[in-house]
Amino acid sequence: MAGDNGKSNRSTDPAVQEMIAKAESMNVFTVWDRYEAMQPQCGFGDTGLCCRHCLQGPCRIDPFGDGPDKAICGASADVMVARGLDRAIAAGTAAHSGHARHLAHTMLKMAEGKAKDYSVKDGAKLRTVATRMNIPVEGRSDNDIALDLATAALADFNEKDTPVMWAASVVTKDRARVLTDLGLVPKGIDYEISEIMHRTLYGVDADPVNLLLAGLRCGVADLAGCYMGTDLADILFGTPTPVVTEANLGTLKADAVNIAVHGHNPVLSDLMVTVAQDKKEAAVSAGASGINMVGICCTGNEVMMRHGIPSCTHSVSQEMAIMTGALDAMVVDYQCIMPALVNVAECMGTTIVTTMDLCKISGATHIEFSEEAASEKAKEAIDIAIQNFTRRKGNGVDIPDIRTPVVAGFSVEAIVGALAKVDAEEPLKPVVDNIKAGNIRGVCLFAGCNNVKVPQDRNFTIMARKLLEENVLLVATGCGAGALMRHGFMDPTNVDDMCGDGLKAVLTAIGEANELGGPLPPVLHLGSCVDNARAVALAVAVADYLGVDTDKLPVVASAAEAVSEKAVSIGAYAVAAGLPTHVGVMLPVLGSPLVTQVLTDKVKDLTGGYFIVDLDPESAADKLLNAIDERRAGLGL
Ligand code: NFS
Ligand code: SF4
Repeated sequence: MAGDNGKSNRSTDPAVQEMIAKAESMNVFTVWDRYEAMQPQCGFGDTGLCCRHCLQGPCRIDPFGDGPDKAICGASADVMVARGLDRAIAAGTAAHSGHARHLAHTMLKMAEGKAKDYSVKDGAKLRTVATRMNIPVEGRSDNDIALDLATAALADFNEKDTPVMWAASVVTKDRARVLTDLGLVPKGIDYEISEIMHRTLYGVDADPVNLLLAGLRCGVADLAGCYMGTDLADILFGTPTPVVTEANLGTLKADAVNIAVHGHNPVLSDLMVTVAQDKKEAAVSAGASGINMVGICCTGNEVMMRHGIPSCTHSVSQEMAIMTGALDAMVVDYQCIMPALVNVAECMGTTIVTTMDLCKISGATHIEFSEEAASEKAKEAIDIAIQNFTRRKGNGVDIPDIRTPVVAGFSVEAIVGALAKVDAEEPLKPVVDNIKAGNIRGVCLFAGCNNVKVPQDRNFTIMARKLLEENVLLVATGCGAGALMRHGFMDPTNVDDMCGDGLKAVLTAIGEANELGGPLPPVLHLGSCVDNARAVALAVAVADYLGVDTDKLPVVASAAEAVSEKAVSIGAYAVAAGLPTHVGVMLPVLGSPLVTQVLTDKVKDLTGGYFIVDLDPESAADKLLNAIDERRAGLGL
């Protein structure tokens, strides 16, 4: 570290390190430089002790008791921190459910014949989900059912007499009762978001525990948004099954038109993948070997799972894809798209194409996407990339020669399918038996982003390594999945090296029963961030099979390098579902010992779940193992 200003500590990904060095040599500022320039960051904000919710503010409370201990309006540190946390949960919920609403509108337009580029790709899932929502399916066409399902989805956003269906019908019966008793069942997704905005306004809710309960209820609304997002995407684009593909910057090709899809919603990216196949000839006539589509962040996960599209990079290193000089266009929709991309793109000759009215970036090229003219718009974006290629053709590019093999695409349906090859009658039995026998000690979900405050991927990889050795079955989503795939955790040939004997035997037995010629990969890729719903679905299936509630399972979660407010709302629903949930970066709550205590301890008495905040990956892994063992003991294992 000495001598290089700690810069080797920016990422543990060798491909990213190469590009960081290149950026430095070209004097291109990246997220790590901006982070350094931002130091020292404000201690009030860090601990959640600042408020700008009214025009008398800003107010700040000194956590050490040296300054004022009350805000101008009289809000205490506890109130300020709880209000801030609630707003983060509401923002995360708005983003996930905004994504789901977009899919519901797409499905509605499709069913009304207004979006000809979309169709029902998984009729069986359509029927399963519709049945769960009490929509009749017998003797009805896909289209009719889809119309009703999209309508039911949109109805879940508003306040109504019945609870949000995508929340109430997706948890165990016992959990539904717990949530009802605690007043945590959302009335409408948008209703809960809007209610948080109301209660956190100047001069409204000043009871920190009441605020936190509302935050948890909004978290349950976030589960509904995520679950709906996954359901509708599977119906419209297909439910993922295992695919073999690759990850990291080495998936870019110097001689091809390289297009990255970045953002979240498969409404855009799935179509880009289809249309790119039709545009191959145009790329070849421009002198390219073809079109090379790659993914970044969650939409990358979506197209990887469904089409085997390689993942280029994730989260904090998104600028590095552009630093290669090989990216012709980056086509984005919304969420987790750093505004700085435009500046790096300008230096490197990449075109950033924005596509959604709610996510424009000054300096980017905007093509307003619409479901009605989807393939036309996708073609426009691809043409921009081809033109760009014509300009860059022959120029030097720096593509790190680093790629890792990845087996992705483990939807719950795919996992159950693979297990059915071991036990057709009771597919969950092999897993549950192995949990009981101790070959699988427990299950951990890795989720969330990469945070510039953590050397990229460090927490994920250290924790995953440790848990695998201890025979914990790992599943991963979002950029957590991205981190693990870039370090070989989704390559089945690493099972021998990474997994404890019990887990190794289980992954091998399932692999062999499925004639995969080897084991399942060490970490199962469940998908994007909305696909944390798949983790909930899996936990609920196991809980139902065992006849217990989800808070009794040896199942834990970790957002080891979280960034987005979306990670906060996901954490809220993981806790509401009863899971011990680790966060590997500081949450802005330490300014309130009360809020901290409720989140990390007291809430356990209500939902069974709780937060573990630990910045050290080694001790965080130990804490998760302890939580798993505690649950095992509770089950008498
Ligand atoms: Ni999740 Fe996905 Fe990635 Fe974090 Fe952003 S892309 S929705 S929020 S950064 S994991
Ligand atoms: Fe300060 Fe209260 Fe206004 Fe927030 S709402 S800025 S704490 S006076």
